Amino acid sequence: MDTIQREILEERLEQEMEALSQEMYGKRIAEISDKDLYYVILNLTKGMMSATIPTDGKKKVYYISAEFLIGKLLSNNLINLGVYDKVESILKAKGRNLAEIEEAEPEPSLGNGGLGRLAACFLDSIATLGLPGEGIGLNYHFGLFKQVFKDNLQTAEKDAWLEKQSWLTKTDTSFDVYFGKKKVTSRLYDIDVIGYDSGVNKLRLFDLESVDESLVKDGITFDKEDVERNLTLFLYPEDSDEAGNLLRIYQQYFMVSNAAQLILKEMREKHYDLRKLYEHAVIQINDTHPSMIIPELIRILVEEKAFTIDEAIEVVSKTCAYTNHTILAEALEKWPYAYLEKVVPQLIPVIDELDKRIKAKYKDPKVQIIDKDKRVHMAHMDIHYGFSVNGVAAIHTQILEETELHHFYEIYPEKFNNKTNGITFRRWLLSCNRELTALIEEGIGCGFKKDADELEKLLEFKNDEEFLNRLEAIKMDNKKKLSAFIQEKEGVEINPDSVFDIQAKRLHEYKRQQMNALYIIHKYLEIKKGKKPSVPVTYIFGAKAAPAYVIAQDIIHLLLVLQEIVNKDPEASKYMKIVMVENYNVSYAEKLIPACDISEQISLASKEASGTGNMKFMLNGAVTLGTADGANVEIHDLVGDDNIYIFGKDSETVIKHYEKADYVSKDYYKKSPVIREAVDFIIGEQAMKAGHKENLERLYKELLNKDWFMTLLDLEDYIAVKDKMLEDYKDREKWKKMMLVNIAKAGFFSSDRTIREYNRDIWKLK
Ligand code: NTF
Repeated sequence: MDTIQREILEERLEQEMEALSQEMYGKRIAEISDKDLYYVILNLTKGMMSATIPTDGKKKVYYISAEFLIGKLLSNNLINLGVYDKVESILKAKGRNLAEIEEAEPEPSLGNGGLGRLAACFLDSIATLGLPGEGIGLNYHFGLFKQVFKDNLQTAEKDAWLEKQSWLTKTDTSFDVYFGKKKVTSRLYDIDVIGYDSGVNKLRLFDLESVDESLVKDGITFDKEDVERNLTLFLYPEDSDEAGNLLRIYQQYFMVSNAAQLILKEMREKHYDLRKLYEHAVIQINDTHPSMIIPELIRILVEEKAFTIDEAIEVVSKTCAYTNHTILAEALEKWPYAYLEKVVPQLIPVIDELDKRIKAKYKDPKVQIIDKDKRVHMAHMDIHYGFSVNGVAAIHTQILEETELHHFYEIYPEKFNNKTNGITFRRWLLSCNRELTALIEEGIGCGFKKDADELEKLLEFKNDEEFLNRLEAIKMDNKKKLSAFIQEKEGVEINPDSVFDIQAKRLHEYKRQQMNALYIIHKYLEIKKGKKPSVPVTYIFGAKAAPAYVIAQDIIHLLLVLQEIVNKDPEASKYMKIVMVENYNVSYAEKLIPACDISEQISLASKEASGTGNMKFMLNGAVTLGTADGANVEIHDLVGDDNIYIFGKDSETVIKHYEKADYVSKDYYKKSPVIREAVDFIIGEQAMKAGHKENLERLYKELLNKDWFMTLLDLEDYIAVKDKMLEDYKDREKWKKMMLVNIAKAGFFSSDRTIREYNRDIWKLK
């Protein structure tokens, strides 16, 4: 559809909508349910999204990722098409409310956390910048899992999100995928990705028609060995046993085999010379889950296209680029050779060859692909046989170069580069915070929507009382809306006049939700001793814990126990409330973020590669309380000391502790009565009454005897800085200015900037 056609359609939007409603339901828009109306607008919108970004003769990026945490699509697509306001007003005239209709859309369950959400933001920016590119991944039927709290514990249920009518379009494309001699046949589904005021790219999701949803019994358990029926049921199936590990390899190979076939099919259709594959395609390997694309492409080029192994390796190495998202050793995939032999025997000769070449060239055991224990290091393969390695924030890339991947950096300094993460402002401002967007537009015009750096112009209003008051009023309004939502969803009453302190992200010990919990205990105990806080605080958490991650479950348990104890305490609950929201996801984030005052970014320095939540909160006028970790460091540089609260030991100190293995949490416990009291509360009478002995004792012991992520190291500093921050909150003039500066300086974190950098340095698309 060209622009003129679109204009005509916009004018006829109302008639079209009514006609569609008649056609689908034989009723007028005013008479159908929210759900049916959602389907009407879904179909209408899909029809409008066809201005494909041309690729002929151009190079294209294939962003392969195990996760695409795209969130609901209706409002974003309407915004990017430029018709949101129009649709909203048409509906309003008919007594319908677009926001309520949006609630009828199920959230796609195709991701887990930051890595998947980043991929979704990137697709938005790639399309917005008019670059040819597509995402390639899997169509998980039940996603990660749906979190349900029972008895103060997390339980997992399948997250069924697929509906007959959806943004997915079933295509004719299907490929044979071989696991050794076992063959399965895939099916491709596409989701259109429309850029803001731009064209359309595609997210391509592969599925397997033989998958059987009825395999899932009792929560999220299923027969892990029945690959033909289980392959695309879940993202990150539980991997504490061999069958779980094998299943993950099956999934990864299924993803990359389909990706390789899709890419090569396109090359063939366009009559491109495969020997120049890298002139037409660039493959971005998002973390190590898609790493097998390298040996798979080499295998196909040699077996089917008569390349010599040298030629194939050269072409593929010039086509593939790798992004690292973590320095946590346990998250860097190392597959046992024997498992790969079982699942993908056809890749073994290639992997052997790749490994042999490295062994011949380098003696250093740290850079080998296959180690002495016969484990295959996927990241090592990516680094040796890809042309680019990037980290996701300045400090993260620096740590990769100087420490974690130093041996590789010495071999290939030219391959290393940094690409600080970003977020799409279309979703994380324009869509989730329409009032703030309108205020900004009134102040500085709408240029910031395409050029995020223009947000800096907001600094002109730093001393404009009226503007600052309106900013504050919008925050208040968002807090009221969130309070109503939480009342309805969680059954917890919270006070919009309290400070909203929010920590929302996956649950992991390195992110240190447990440190926040210890702060809360400390405050609670202070109140019980008669020290009343001068400003009430609502502590809000959102987090899922991987089902096999025991301590993470225990931390959730502690938070729920604290929620019960504190919220039920008539004395304390006047000053503090705790809400652990159930099933935190993108849609929930869109409600939490605009209402946040204090953004908790308290990971152990060096461990959070970047973080992207930190950027979203800042953009919506929250002030960061954080460690010098990941992108917090860059936020700090941008807003300056006066507009952020940084605490805790820096990454150098932390890395030294690890090197010397000299951190002993018990020493901190013994030294500090404040720490002791808070930690002991976990196994005290009150907690034991509300919670479970086993979970609480295990967590207590972990903190005291292990504490791998050094909670106690930073706890006292955290308490001091957070207390100071809450004092400052009362100085409204100061706080409003901090809000403004944070918004004004957020432009750097637009994923449009990140994608421009990927393109400039790695992809080089026209
Ligand atoms: C995550 N990594 C990091 O933990 C975040 O800091 C970062 O913001 C996102 O990636 C996006 O870059 C992972 O999820 C993984 F899988 F690598 F551990």
